[in-house]
Formats: sequence, structure tokens, C-alpha cells
Amino acid sequence: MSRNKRKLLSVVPSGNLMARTVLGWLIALLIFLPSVNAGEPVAAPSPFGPTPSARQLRWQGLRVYAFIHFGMNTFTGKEWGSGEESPENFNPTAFDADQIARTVKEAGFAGLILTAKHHDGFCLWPSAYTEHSVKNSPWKQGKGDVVKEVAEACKRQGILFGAYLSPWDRNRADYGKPEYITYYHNQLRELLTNYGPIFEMWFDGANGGDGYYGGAKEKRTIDAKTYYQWDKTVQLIHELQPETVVWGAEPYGDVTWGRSEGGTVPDPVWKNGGGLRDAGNRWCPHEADVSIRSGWFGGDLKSPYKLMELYIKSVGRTGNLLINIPPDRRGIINEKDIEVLQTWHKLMTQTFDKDLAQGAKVIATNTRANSPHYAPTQVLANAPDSYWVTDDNQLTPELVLDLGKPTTFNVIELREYLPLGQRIESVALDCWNGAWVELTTVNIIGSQRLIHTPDTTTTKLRLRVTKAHACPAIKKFGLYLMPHLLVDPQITRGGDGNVKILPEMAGSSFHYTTDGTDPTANSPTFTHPFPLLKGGTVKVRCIPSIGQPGGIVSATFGLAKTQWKVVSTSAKLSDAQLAIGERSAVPPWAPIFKAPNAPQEIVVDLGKSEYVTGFTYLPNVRGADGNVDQYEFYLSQDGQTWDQPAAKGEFGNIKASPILQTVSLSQPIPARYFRFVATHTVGENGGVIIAELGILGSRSD
Ligand code: FUL
Repeated sequence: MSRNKRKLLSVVPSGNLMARTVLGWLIALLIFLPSVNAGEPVAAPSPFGPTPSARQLRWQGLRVYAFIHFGMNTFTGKEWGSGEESPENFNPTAFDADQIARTVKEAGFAGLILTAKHHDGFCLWPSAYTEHSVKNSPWKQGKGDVVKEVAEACKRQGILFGAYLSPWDRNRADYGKPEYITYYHNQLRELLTNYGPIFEMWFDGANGGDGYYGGAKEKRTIDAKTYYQWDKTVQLIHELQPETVVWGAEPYGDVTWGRSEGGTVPDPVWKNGGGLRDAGNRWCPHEADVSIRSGWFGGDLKSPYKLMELYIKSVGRTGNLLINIPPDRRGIINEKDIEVLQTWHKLMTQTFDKDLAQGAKVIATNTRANSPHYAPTQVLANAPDSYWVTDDNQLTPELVLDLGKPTTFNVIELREYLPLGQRIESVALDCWNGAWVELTTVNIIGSQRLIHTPDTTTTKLRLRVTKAHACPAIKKFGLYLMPHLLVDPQITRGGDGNVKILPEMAGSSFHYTTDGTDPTANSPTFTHPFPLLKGGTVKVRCIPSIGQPGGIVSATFGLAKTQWKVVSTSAKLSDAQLAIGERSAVPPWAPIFKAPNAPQEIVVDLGKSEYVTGFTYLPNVRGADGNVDQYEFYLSQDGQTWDQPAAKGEFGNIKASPILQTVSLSQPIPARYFRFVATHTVGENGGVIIAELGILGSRSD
């Protein structure tokens, strides 16, 4: 009896399960005993369901790449420009495409996707078809071309270059008419013929609505399914560059959205049309997008630990991850973003550079025709076409990794062999502890499943396929030990104006500042709640007794609301009080203010006159119909006389990215009362939702 066969017998569990499993293993042995394989090639199983194209397969291997949101909004501080902005605004003082591409490369990204044109219509290349571009900006006296410089820098760095070309164009007079589509196709042709290979074209889904539109300043509605002629548009792209992966452009594109701008994909996800099980017959993988900052063009930074968590929840759920790093007004990636990327990259290499499964003995209950080509050990090989697969009738096989010694891991990696489609519905994993003990179960493997477990030490790990639609074809089984991720601290302020930092973590201390500087180990340690009546930004860094310090997490507060009162509202007065609670930064919070459909307004007494410099609006961060996307904001000293609005406008992108909105006034205005009017909301019948309103300012005392 071979060593492997002896091993198989030594891993039987006890009880009923044992009886069942012993039978399974014995059957396997019987099949395995006459293991004569004359070296004849054994046919691979037939694919199951939709399978990826060569383009999609290549794309899936990229795993993580960067988004570069740069353009007019970088200089105006907005998330969405209206299209009316003058090209004069665009003037980076130290633009350096090599610094951008190098940063991306050093962070371990496969490439980048640049916003060649965002919704405001301003083009980062001197398009022959519009005057609204870099050619009329002061940057390089109008002789510059950001797209060219970035594409060439990517080539020098050996990373891929991709482009975002917003279909919605709030600058164009012809937007909404057929002529615009000709213009749009011309622009695509420029990008796809003049700048070398484009690995991914990104077509955002935000469409139609208010805009400048060549001076018309009106609302334009289009049918996003038909207006852009996606069939022809995608055909054009593939005529020009057959290898370009198309994001969006549904149902003709290659890749679809991860369904949030939070950097995750749903779990479980099936790769057939829209990611829902049995929803279609097209292979349509997910790409999760997220910004390293709270907004796409700027805002508060995320921590390296958060990025790590998002990697597990996107790439580890069969998707790819697109992380936005927006250059600042100099035209380079900010040093603080680089610091976060470097720490994240270190966490990634510390985790994934060492596969603890390598060198393990691998045995399974079945191997397709006992062919060495499909042997269980293939789950450790990293060749492009290596995989373990069973006979057609073996839908629930088991495979054991014998690690030879106690091994500690906390991330399990499983991958299916994608050219044969997504076949597995669910698996279970067991550890050997004198008997098999179930560690975890998961649904869906797909391109890559990363299972984050508690630290687990074992000598053997067993994979049981518990449900499959066709004989499983597994490409990879890996084990990793990820450094412990620090939990991002939550910074909250109570109704009494005192700030708390949570959660308490044994062996870690929170160091904070309130003066805008970055906290270090020498900054004050949080021991008990402290007052922040005038508001400001609290920055916190977690310093553990062992391991690396965490990234910086910050929260900005307005004036404390200790004396605030809602004096009137178009909705129900008692409910309206909920809109001025203190609840930022701690979802899930409840309840939130909900009123019938817009317009709705709230008038609030601040208790005394303040110098108001701006306000904040927190929507339902889970995304909801009813979140406000257009507002008016008034100030008054007596609560009776209201002049012109102190601010009026839109909360750009609040539908896809429901985050805290901050509006700054051009100068401080003394006022004791404010009136917030929700003039329009996302969704037709969702009512009006306000999670929290805040006032920025300097208190008069
Ligand atoms: C969104 C856009 O509206 C945002 O501005 C951003 O470009 C993001 C990636 O897609 O839907």
C-alpha cells in the first residue's frame, strides 16, 4: 500500500459521519488501486454554464489596479462639475505622470484607469472635437496632454493603461441628441488610436439630469439603455482594440459593477449576467470600485487595514478591485496616500508571499480517470492550466492537504479553473484535531475565494465540496497568515458635545489630535471623552503594543448641538428633531428623519448667533431612495427674515456613493437660525431622508 493510501485510512472521523466517509474513501481507494494510466491524454470535462472570453480571463488575473480621478473637480473641490467650469481652472503646479505611475506600480497594482473625461466634459487630452479641454487651460500654455503623459509613464513603468470616458457630458450643447453620440464615438476613436493599448474602457452609469449643456442650463433625460448605442460603441472599441475590456455598457460589456462604490462585491456572486444565480447566460465578472479617500477627487483617507479588508471582500469574492488614488492640485499622488499604499502593500506581501500549503501532501477521493494531469497535487501548482478535476459523476469529492506539521493560517484561498465555468455551489473545510472538526463553510468559489478565519493551527486541512453543478475543477488551494488587522477606530460625539473613540482594544492605545496635524505616539492618548464644542477634525491613530501602527482615521464635527432646537418644519415636528442628532460615523444608527416626498424643509434654532462657515448633510449611508441630491440652505438672525440662499446646489454622486456631504460658504455669515430645504431626492417615491445636519462655524463665544 502506498504512503498516500495509508494516510487516507488514518483520517477517518467517528460516528455516522465516519461510516459515511469511510465508505467514500474505500470507494475512492478501489478506484485508485488499479491506477494504471497509460499516459493517454484524458479529456477534460465539458464546461458548465457561461465561460469567460480570453479577454475576461486575462482581466481576471489582474486582481487589483488603480483608478486615477483627476480633472476639473480636482481644482473646484466638487465631486461632480456642472460643465460650466472654465478650462482656466485646470492648472496643476507640479504634474508628474511618472510619479503617479511609479506610485501605482510600487503599490503592487497591475495598471491604472485615468478619468480622461468626467461628467463635466473637460478633456484631459487636446481633443480635436471640443474646445473644453487642456488645450484651453493655462497648464503648459495649453500644449499639454495628460492622457499621453500618463499612458507613456505607464509604459515606462510596465503597468497597464486604461481610460474612463464619461458618457454623460454636462458641457455639451448636443448632449441628449444623436449628434452627441457621433462626438462621443469620435472621442473614443481618439483615445483608442492615439495612446497605445488601453486595457480597460470604463463607462460610468451616471446619466442625464441637470447640466450646463452649452449654456442651456436645463435638465436632460436620456434612455441610458438605447441612447449610447452600446452595441455599436462596444463594436467600435473592439474593432480598434480587440483586447480592451469594456466596463459597464450593459449588456454588451465584459465586466460589471460590484454594486456599491464601497470596494466590495456581493457574497455570494455568480458570474452569469448581473452576478445573480441563474440570472443570465453571459459570463460577467464583477469589479469593485472604491476611493482611498471619502470622495473620488479628495476627502478623508482610508486606512491600510480598511484596504486589506476590502481586498478580501472583493478579490476574495471572485471580483477585481479598483482603488482610486486621486492626484492633488499639484498633479501628483499625495504623500499621505502613498504612506497608506505602502503599508497596505506591506500587509499584502506579508500575507500572500508565503503560501503555507506549498509542500503539503495532497490526496483526494477521486481524480479524473486517475490521470496525473488532473491529480490533486495540481491545486498547489501555479501553472496556467493546472487543475484538479474529478470524474464527471463525482460532484462532491473531498481533498486533504497534509501539511506535515502544525501550521497556523488565517486566510484560505480557493480558485476554480475558470475556462470550465463556475461549477461549485458550496464547500466545507475541516481541520484535523484527532478527528475532523468543521472550520467553516462557504458558497461560491469562482475566480478566487479568500476565506478569512480566526488564527487556526492544524496539521491537516480537508476540503469537502458539498454541492456542485458539474464535477469540480479546482485550480488552487492556498493558506496564508495575515497580520492581524487593526480595527479602524470609531470617533463619535455625544449630545453633550463630548468626543469618544471606540472600541477599547487591549494592548492598543488611541493617540489623537484636534489641530489638523497627524497624530504620533507622542500625541495625547484617549482615556476619556473630551469636549469639542466648537467642532473641528479629530484625527486618531491606533498604536498597538506589538505590530505596526494603524493608519490615521479622522472625523470632522461641526458646532456642538447642545442648545439646538427644531422650530418649524414642513414635516412632523417631533420627527424632525432626529435630523439634528449626533450620529455621524457610527452606522448602524437609528432612527433617521424621514418625511414625505420633496420639497421638505427644517428650520433650526442654534440657541445663539454663530459665524456660520458651512454645513454638512449626512444621508442614509446604506444608500436609499430619499437621500437628498438637491438642496437650498438659508441663514437668518431672527428666524423670520430669510434672504437669498447662502448656498444652493447638488450633492453630486450621492446615489452611488451616499457619504457625508460638506458645503463651505465663501465667507462666514452670522446667524442664529438655519433653514435646510430638500428640493429634490434620489428616487421618485422614497420621501426625504436626513440622517444628520451639522453646522460648520466658529462659535461667537
Ligand atoms: C460614479 C461617478 O458619478 C463618480 O463621480 C465616479 O467617477 C465613480 C467612479 O463613478 O458613478
